[in-house]
Amino acid sequence: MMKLEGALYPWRFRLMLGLLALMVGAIVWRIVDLQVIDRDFLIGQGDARSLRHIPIPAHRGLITDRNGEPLAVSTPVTTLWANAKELQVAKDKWPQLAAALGQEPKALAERLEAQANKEFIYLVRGLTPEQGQQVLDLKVPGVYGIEEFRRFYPAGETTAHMVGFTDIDDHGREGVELAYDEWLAGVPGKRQVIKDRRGRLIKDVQVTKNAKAGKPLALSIDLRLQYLANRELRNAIIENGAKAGSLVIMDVKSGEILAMVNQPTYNPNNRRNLQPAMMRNRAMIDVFEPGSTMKAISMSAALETGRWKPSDKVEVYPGTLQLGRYTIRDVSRTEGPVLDLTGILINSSNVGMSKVAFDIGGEAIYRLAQKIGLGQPTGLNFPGERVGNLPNYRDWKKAETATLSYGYGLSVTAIQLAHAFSVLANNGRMVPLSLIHVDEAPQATQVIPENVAKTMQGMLQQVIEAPRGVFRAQVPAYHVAGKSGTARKTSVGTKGYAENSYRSLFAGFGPMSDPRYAVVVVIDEPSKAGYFGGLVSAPVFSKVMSGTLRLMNITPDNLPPTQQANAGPPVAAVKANGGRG
Ligand code: 59J
Repeated sequence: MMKLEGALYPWRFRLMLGLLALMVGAIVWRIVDLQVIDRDFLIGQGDARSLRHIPIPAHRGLITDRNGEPLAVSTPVTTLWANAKELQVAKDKWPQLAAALGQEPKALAERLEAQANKEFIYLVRGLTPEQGQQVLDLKVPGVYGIEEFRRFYPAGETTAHMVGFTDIDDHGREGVELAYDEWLAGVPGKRQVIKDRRGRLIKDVQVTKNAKAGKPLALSIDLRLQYLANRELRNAIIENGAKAGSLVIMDVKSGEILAMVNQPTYNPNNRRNLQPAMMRNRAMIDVFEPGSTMKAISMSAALETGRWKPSDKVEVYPGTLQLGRYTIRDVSRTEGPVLDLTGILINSSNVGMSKVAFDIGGEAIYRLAQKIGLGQPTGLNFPGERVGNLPNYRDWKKAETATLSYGYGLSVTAIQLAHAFSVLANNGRMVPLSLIHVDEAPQATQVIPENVAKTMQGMLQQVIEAPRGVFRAQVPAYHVAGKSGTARKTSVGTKGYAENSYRSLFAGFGPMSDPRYAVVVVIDEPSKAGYFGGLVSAPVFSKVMSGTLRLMNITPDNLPPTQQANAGPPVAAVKANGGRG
């Protein structure tokens, strides 16, 4: 028995000892391996698991008006977020946190319970840095802050449609903010930090990539004119019980849009009760039939053919013209059986215009309308911008030739109409439109012969200054020109035109000594005193043109001789001389 055990014991003992020695050796080797040989590699791996890149927001470029007035400004804000997992151990601090955040304690607690296993939830975004610091100072575990930027729009509703806005992540959503997003946005940087297992920030390591700030952008608009335009348009909309409206002011020599406003509008700094109707930049995204404002273009086409001059006469009696089943009508009967071309514009005779159109043919009108930008892309690429529609003359039958010549059957935007009138004002030279401030006026193209444009300027001045003209468009101390229009709106749902909804238009420019500014006024569905363009929109043109000429320090060109001699300040010098709206 003993012998047997004794014989086995040394063998087993030595085997076990050997195995143990081997295992210890393996462990020692492993320790040496980890602590000495692979040390650097393992530290690197460990850090990689806790080193994080977090973005550094880029400062978004400042948007200003043409004179450097700020229109969109990025201000630093603090966004507070929480690691909800971590926050669970600090339930006792929740009421304190809720109070500091200005949130309902019960609501916050419910949210934190519901999202208890989330490592990232927003607590509140866009606090002022001071407000944010106050909360962070409570040192609630799991509550962190990030620095962000938020857009503020100092001019509020006055520039809302033009400037647009960014979303909560500071990406352009509307207007110039969207159209020039890449330019404005810049490139976010990167910061390396070490976080522990629970995502707590342990240490700022280094900035691996600096944020590249966005570039500033100076718009073509003049904030003073923008305020003026917005005020006058808003007043007119209220006075006339109208649904909506647009107003555009252009510099005819540089192609710059100096003001573009719409009603209704909204406050981009508080978008809580935003309705879609308020957000429309109607001047660019709504199309309409230009009605009688089109007569300025059709009549220019007639002059351009060389077949017509302003004093040529056309029979308009009895104020209607039968074309098969179709009747063309003049709304207001004129003094006599015949009108010259200027008289056709002054009295806005659809019959007279149609007869001239039949003589020159659709193609002449079409070509000029196209060259002058009606129903054509503007090149502005404004978000949502519409092109409108100018049907091809080959498809115009006689009735279409007539109605197109006095503004129906085509559709345009207010900005296109302003551009077209700016060409007449700029002696037939067309300059590309710009929403951005330009230092040097770009190359102009002569699209209407200079003499034709100048003749048209004189005729459109008569439209305002003649005894039966649109006197409400007159501007004290200056000579101005323009054309009113009153267009029945096409009724939705049914075919044809509504009986009782109108669009009141006015397009004009001045001063006539050296035309510099073009203004277009569109008022949608006036519902009170009247609806004629000459009654509703012409006074708005007058006030806005008057304010523009004064703000821009343009020398008056229509002062009575005595005042001119005294060179005193401009005083109301034009007598309202009767006439219709
Ligand atoms: C009008 C139209 C509609 C479309 C007519 C305005 C046409 C026409 C079919 C009746 C009011 C109204 C294609 S009016 O703009 O002639 O601005 O101061 O809407 O003629 O054929 O109860 N403008 N307006 N016409 N349609 N189709 C005049 C004129 C114009 C004025 C006033 C009086 C119309 C002087 C308009 C203005 O010049």
